[in-house]
Amino acid sequence: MDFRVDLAGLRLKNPLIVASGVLGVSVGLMKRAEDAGIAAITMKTATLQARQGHPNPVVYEVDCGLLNSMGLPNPGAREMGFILEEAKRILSVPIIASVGAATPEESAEVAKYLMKADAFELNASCPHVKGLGAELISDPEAMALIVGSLKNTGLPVLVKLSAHADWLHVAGRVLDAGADGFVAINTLKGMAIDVYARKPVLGGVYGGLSGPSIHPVAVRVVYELHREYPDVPIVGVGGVEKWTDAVEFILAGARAVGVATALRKGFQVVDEILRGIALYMRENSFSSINEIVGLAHRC
Ligand code: RRO
Repeated sequence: MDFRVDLAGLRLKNPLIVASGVLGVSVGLMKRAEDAGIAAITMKTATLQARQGHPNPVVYEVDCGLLNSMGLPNPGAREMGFILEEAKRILSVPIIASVGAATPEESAEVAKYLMKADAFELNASCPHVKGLGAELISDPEAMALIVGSLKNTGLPVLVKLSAHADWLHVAGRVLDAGADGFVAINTLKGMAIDVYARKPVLGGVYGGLSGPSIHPVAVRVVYELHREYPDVPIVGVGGVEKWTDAVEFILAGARAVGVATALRKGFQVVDEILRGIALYMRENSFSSINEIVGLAHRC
């Protein structure tokens, strides 16, 4: 059975990758994900300057998933570059560096520190970080300029889309600017209120909702993206907890699938998902992942 997929020039041994945000600053955890069978790792988004992130609490579990208001904490691009170098020394799977920048100049500076990566992901879709999220992804021209500047590095550039913005328009514009693929979707903007304290729970007030509740939204975005751009590689991200979620994304048109929130239960989820996909393929007489990418569009 052929589990390999090509993601904008990255040769993945299987379609399952770690999405940005969950373990992208610890090489030890990245190694554990690789040992568990993951095919690539996306690092935590790096900004030019270090960021402390939002005040606590930054994570809150709700009945239907997880709200996070991390606020893009990261040690800055230079330090992330060192972490990346160490990851490249220890791991053999491709590493995708996630870039957070508001201008083409800033993205070029961030990218300069992260040139050891195998690809870039431009993250302009965080729903609760001021200046680097909703405002930016709603500005297709600004996005196109940033993509153009990342393309100058010669590395593949994936753009992480938000289901909030006019993402189909943004997708077309960044493709014109040279984007090599999409990651869809980021978390959805939400909030929780403490009924006794009578105030928002999260220190940052708003947070990004992840987990099973956002999966149908993500599948819809991947499906519509693939319908519009059938040849462009897509990574489906959003609420993947079991193998059927991953297969759904692939049938909708994703070539790879990102896991994030599900990893809170442990790395064995990677093996469970990969085994489930393999069994599904065997039972349905499919011999390669490529055979099933976008199959839901044919009926
Ligand atoms: O760090 C965060 O608060 C964060 C980011 Br950068 C993102 O892209 N999505 C998210 O849910 N949280």
